[in-house]
Amino acid sequence: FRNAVISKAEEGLVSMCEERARMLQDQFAVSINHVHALAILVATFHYEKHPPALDQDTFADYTARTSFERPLLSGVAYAQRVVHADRESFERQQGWIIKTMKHEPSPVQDEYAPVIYSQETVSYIEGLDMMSGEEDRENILRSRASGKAVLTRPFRLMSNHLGVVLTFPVYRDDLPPDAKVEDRVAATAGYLGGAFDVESLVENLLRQLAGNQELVVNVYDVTNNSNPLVMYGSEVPLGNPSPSHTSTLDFGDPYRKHHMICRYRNKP
Ligand code: WA2
Repeated sequence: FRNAVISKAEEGLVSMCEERARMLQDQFAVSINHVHALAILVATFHYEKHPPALDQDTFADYTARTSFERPLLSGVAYAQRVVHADRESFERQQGWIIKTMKHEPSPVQDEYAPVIYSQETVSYIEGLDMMSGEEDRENILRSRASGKAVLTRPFRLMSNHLGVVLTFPVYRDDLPPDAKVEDRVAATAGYLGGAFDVESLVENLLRQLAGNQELVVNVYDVTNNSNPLVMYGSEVPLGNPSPSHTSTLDFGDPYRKHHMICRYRNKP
């Protein structure tokens, strides 16, 4: 009888954890699909029209009106690739100088990725060189080499919330799917991306589900299996004896591995 009670509880844990993992994974997937479409929008209207048929006001308006398509993203933006030789003319044309993510004038670099279009919710990254932040920079380099969507490890976003950044490359010319890395890098025009505000938006998502009170949910980046990184939730003390269930998550970047661990909240 006791075993039957335990297994009923475990069954509940498994089904509640799977429900949450599938819901989170689905909301990631729809958000990423829509950012993919935004990258194509920038390629089409900024690069394939002469002169460009896109500006900050249009980008801000379109991204505000379609934000419901990206439920886990706090905002999206477009950072243009600027090589050092073009910096002066870029700054003159824009009427502002490229700044670092610490809001200082950017020192000389081989190249920069200043934000030229942003959703109003992340307007604070306008004009900032996204290559000046370690996580953003790694994402930019990995996305343009692969031609695919990439995610950072979890880190404190500029909003001060824990989250991850998503980046899609935008190329000047249409590239064949088997293009070489050098060709991809050479054809790179910029980077369309956004911030997954995991800390506040996942909290919101989980709050709406039945059983939220009794369940403790953690999400980890387990890309390096021996060093799991907390992506959502609070650190559970090591050696916690209460039963847990682990659900795997696929957020669409094959380089990164994630999973969700669920436990029942200890009764007082
Ligand atoms: N967006 C919003 N908040 C952030 C952030 C970011 N990156 N990085 C740290 N806090 C325009 O990959 C290109 C967005 C970066 C895209």
